[in-house]
Amino acid sequence: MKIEVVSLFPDMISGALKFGVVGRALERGLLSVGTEDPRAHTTDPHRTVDDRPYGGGPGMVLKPEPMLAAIEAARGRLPQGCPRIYLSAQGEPFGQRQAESLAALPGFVLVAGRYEGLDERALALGIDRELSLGDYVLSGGELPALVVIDAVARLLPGALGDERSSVEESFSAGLLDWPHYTRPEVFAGLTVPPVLLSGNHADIHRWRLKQAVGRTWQRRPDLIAANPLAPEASKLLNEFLTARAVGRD
Ligand code: 4FM
Repeated sequence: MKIEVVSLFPDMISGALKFGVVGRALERGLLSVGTEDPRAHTTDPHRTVDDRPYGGGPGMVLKPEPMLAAIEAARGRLPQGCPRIYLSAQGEPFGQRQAESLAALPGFVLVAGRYEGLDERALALGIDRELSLGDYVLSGGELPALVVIDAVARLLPGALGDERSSVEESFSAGLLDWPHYTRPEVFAGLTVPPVLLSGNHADIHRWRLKQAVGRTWQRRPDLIAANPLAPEASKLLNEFLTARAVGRD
């Protein structure tokens, strides 16, 4: 997988990718990430990348020429047909489904804007898809680009080692995570749920799935509405809610 990032702050991208799962995926050659700075594609002595908006008002707009030239340079390093993706609050919501579809591609270009945004003609001519990380306004697209890279990199075969098996991932897909515990067995007077110390792996699996379903129902009912529970999961939810009502668990 090869990802190219078009950014006025390329050091922000390279600096953040050295650590953890993504850093290891880069070292192992499962992934490579290149950057392209639009400022390298300016032709004037001041290396101008922005200008005042037509129609007036505050803020600056990214000039189309250097942005398009940078996007073209970045795309030239990828296989034919790789999509050019702009990160903005106007985009399609980015979720695990989008991460999975990107992880299946040979590569893509991420375009990080700054200031008030890209000139609409650069969008029309140089962008295939627009993705949003969420309903908040950031000062640039670099952090969203890094989030997309992280979410995609950990899906690449070999990136996670055995930290989390795909089997485990699929049985909890669409659910929030279950609670985790490590030593010591009693911390600040708080104990570990006994089932986790029982050594009974079938019981542990059931308890974890029950916790995941219960927490999802309590905290993110929208996720369950979007993806109704299978009969087994529904039974676990009933057990979770009953235990809660009786004051157990
Ligand atoms: C994007 C600022 C483009 C300037 C941004 C430009 C965002 C989001 C976001 C800020 N991106 N989800 N929310 N970007 O706020 O994806 Cl030119």
